[in-house]
Amino acid sequence: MTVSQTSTLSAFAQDVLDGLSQEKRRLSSKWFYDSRGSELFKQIMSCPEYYLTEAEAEIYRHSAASLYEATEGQPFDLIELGAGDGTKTQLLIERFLAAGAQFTYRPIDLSASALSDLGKLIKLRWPRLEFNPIQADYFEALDRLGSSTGSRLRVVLFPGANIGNFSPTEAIGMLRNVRNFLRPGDLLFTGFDLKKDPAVVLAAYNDPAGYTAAFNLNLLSRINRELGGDFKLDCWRHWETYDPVTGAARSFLLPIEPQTIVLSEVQRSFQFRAWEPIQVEISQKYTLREIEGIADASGFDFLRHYCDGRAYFTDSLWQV
Ligand code: AVI
Repeated sequence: MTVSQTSTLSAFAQDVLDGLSQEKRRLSSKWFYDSRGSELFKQIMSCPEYYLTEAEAEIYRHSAASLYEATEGQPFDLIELGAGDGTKTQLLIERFLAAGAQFTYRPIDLSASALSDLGKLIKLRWPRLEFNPIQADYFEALDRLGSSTGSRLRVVLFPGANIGNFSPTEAIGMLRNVRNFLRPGDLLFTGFDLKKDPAVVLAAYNDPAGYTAAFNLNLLSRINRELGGDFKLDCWRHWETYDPVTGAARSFLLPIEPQTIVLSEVQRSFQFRAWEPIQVEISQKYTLREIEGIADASGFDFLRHYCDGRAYFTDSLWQV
């Protein structure tokens, strides 16, 4: 393939080619979420070992009143970055409405079907709640919001430890970008997974039912399907590591024997030694102090942490 041909490649193809060409091979976890990947992620979230979902739901239940207090009773836009099925957010919405809050719900997601399902659900449960979704990636959506919401207070939710899928440096860059779309007084409520017993972290990303392994391997199936790849899934193994010093949990896929992988749609091939890893995800864990440092480095004032009872997870409230 010539260089000029590569300019017509899809973002997925380009990212896969770039990632597999590096000496330390990597694929971005942002490509996990095709329809099969989204199904598998739901299964992961229902695994008892994947403590993150229930920990954050517990936090949403007990922090709603205090979060509403932080708005000082002003009308606001509740903007959710990466809404998914909005299950946890409904815990906040029901409590905000019971407290008499006046707000518009503005979920942002790349998936039109996720937003439409969410819209139906919201309409059924709260027909009078103003639901105003944005189908776009985070920054395009924030850009659009910048010119559309007048002077109302903004309360931005960034749930689910999604920030953990960025490295700490990338996370600061991402949060600085969010900060640039906000105005003085606006609030940001972000989920962070906390450093803890390494055995607990490893179990969350290595569930005995094998959903996490299937979730990661599904990325190879996606490459096979969309780029004409010939990955043989039973020749690859899921491997999870956790470094308690840096707090990085990393997921790798490794071939059990040497492989030559052909991607026929893009006319490229890649050779792998036996057990040569491809990093497919980082899930970064933090201490409370480190999170306060990130708030500061990205231009926010840290207000407070809301932790679950086991101190496994925090949603951290910051203000511009
Ligand atoms: C979406 N994200 C926060 C999940 C995580 O914990 O990093 C994705 C995930 N990967 C494996 N299990 C869950």
